[in-house]
Amino acid sequence: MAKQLLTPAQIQQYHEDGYLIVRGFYDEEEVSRLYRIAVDDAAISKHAINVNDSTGKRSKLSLWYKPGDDVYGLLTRGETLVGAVDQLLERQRGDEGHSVCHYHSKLMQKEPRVGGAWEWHQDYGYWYKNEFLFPEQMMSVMIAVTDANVENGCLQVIRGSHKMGRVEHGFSGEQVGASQKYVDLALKTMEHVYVELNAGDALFFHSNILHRSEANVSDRARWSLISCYNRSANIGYNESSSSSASITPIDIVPDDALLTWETAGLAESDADFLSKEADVSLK
Ligand SMILES: O=C(O)CCC(=O)C(=O)O
Repeated sequence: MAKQLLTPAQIQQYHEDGYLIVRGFYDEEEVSRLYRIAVDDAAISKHAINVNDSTGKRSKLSLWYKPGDDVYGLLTRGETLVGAVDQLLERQRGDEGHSVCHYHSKLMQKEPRVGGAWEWHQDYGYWYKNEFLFPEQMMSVMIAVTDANVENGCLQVIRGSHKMGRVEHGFSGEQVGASQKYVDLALKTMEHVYVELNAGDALFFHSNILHRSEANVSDRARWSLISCYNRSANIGYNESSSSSASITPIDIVPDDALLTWETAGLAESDADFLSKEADVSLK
């Protein structure tokens, strides 16, 4: 079925809540192609980084900057997905036409029983350190590669917390977390939501929404692809990546490229991976 751009009601909901779920953004054929390629992807395994949570469970992710003609790149660069992001990101005065860039993508691999938790944080709590100045011009899209539910550690958000602006972040074990004081205050008046997704659903979320996830205590994997976007005018003055992907408008592909183009996993030399030695607090 053809994908649709967002309706005015969906755009309004995103701005009010700081997130928006679009059910069935990818159909079964698309998501199973993604999953099949991802589980056998040698480059993804080779570049997987483990980040321990506070109980010692491992949160595993692979992160890269340049979206190519691999299966993830074709999804990330898809016309309707990029169009929807374009509808949601704020524009600076004089910024006209298509200026959506790919900051980075991550394949989050929460394995059964061992997949760890992520502390409460805002993505802009990290990205602020990279000296991007405009949080309204940055966001993420999580695509559920497998079903995500309470048992296998789905994402949780504090609805509306993006309106607080950035809160202080500091180290919490190996991860960077938001100040617990501000999280507790936010939870006094704002709703704590467990975002349960079916494979193929898309979650659009604001760079300042407070979010976390718990460990995977189930016997089912929870995998998701998170692609993060930026506008070309929003320069990361302290950006660590060697690529300039975050300020290079995306080379958009038709939605059907994901199924009709010859594609595979990530190409080692092209993707510009975050290295295992790098500071994951810059994710
Ligand atoms: O995938 C998860 O459980 C959490 C991911 C997350 O919080 C992030 O990438 O910012």
